[in-house]
Amino acid sequence: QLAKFLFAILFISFSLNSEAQDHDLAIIPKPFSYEKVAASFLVHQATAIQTDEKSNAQAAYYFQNEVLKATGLSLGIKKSALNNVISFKLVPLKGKESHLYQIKMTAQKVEVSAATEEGLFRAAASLLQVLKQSKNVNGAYALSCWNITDKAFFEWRGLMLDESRHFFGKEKVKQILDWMAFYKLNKFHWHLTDQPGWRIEIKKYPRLTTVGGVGSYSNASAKAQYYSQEDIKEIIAYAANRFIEVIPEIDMPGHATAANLAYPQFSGGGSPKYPEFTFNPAKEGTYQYLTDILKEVNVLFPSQKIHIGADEVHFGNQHWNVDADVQKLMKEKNFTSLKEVEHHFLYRMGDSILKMDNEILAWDEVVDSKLPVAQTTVFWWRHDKPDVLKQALAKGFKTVLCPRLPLYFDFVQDEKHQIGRKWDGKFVTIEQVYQFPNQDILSLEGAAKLVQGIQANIWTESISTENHLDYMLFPRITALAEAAWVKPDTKDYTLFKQRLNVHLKYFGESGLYYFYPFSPEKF
Ligand code: TNX
Repeated sequence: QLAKFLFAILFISFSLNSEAQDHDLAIIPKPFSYEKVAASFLVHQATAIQTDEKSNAQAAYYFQNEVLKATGLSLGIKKSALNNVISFKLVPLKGKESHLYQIKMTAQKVEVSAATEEGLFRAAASLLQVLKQSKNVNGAYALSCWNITDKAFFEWRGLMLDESRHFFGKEKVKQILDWMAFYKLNKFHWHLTDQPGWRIEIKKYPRLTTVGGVGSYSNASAKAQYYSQEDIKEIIAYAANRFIEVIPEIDMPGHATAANLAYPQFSGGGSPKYPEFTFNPAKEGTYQYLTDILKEVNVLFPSQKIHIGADEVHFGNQHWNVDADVQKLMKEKNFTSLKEVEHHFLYRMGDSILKMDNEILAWDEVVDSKLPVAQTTVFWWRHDKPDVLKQALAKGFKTVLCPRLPLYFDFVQDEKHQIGRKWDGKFVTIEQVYQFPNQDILSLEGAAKLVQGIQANIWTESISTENHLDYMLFPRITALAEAAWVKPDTKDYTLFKQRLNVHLKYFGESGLYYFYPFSPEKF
């Protein structure tokens, strides 16, 4: 029986090796360097995954699980194996990047090596893609062999999801995290609070979710939707298993309507168009209240980073109409402008974050605030204000690039698309995402040292269903991943499109409702 089986394997491997496999390596994002080896490695039910004594086998477990999903094969994990083995090994490698890895493939063995667990994990994602591109002959998968050495260009490869405007829930978030892992994205920025809904349970202030969680952007009376602290822990663990860090955003002092409806005593008012938009910066109790909220957030999220929004405060009476309180504060502190009140607010909350040993993250409005440069990361989002980016870099702020154009994924991908945003007729094509950031940005003074990476933001005022979310995210997520991972001067859009063409079928197989870009006029 065994002899028969081995013979069959031999036969398959012979027949496949004799076939020319001239397609290029279709890994997205493209590895740093790779070369084809003239052989195939067969994955079948007797293939073993081997792990290192020193390793916690996280990459091996991920690979095992994904192989089952992709092929139906349930491979064993062993400490030692001789032939037909995929081994994950921790070894000292040159280079200090945690995502660095190597894959060496021969007909007998696949050797994955990295200096860190993360490196092994990134390698597993690459190998999984090679497996998905293999040929299935009678239940055995013939992987074409490659030698790969890989590392990321940007350390921050992010995706932000706004679940305040519309709530998508745990299963959708996990699915997104799966795709992020598949494409080596590593930061999930979770926008959990805003005008329509507060989506994170805070034990000390339960009304934030029971009252603040009611409604969405398109349906003010939708029943309360939010994540319990247990849900949040589950998502964080799911992400951590995929080497994705989850960063919470609690937006303040603006975008606070949902919270203010729950606890009006801390509201700073608003305007008819944006009711109860800000927290009250002139009340001492506000700082205690928000600090208590952030204390729970800090304990929940291991990232040691809290994003405090700080966007679109829209100062002035129109929004900030707690005139008596604010005037009193201004007199007390000798402030002459409302901008100073805003900065006072940010400084106080930044101080709370630093006391918890967290880093401060915020949108680019904070460039001229007094937040400490060494502990603050600025998210540049206003593409029409390049000076703000220059200012952030000149001051020495760490910076994440996520300009509306071309990194807001609530903008449509194609001019024919009707639902979604455009900006003066402009929108966000796959190619524009792919080509970001351009040389002008990369060569700005300070950029090499301070730009942490790039991030796409999916705001969801105009996105209310899972299908629509898919449609905005896919396939642009692939262009984002490649722009984040690959050294900019080695990107090649024409070759990327060929690899993307291979990946589009994965979206279909997974039941995603994605944008299919390959009609002649699209590319
Ligand atoms: C501005 S981007 C916002 C969001 C909106 C987005 C799209 C940013 C920091 N603030 O609150 O969702 O535009 O409409």
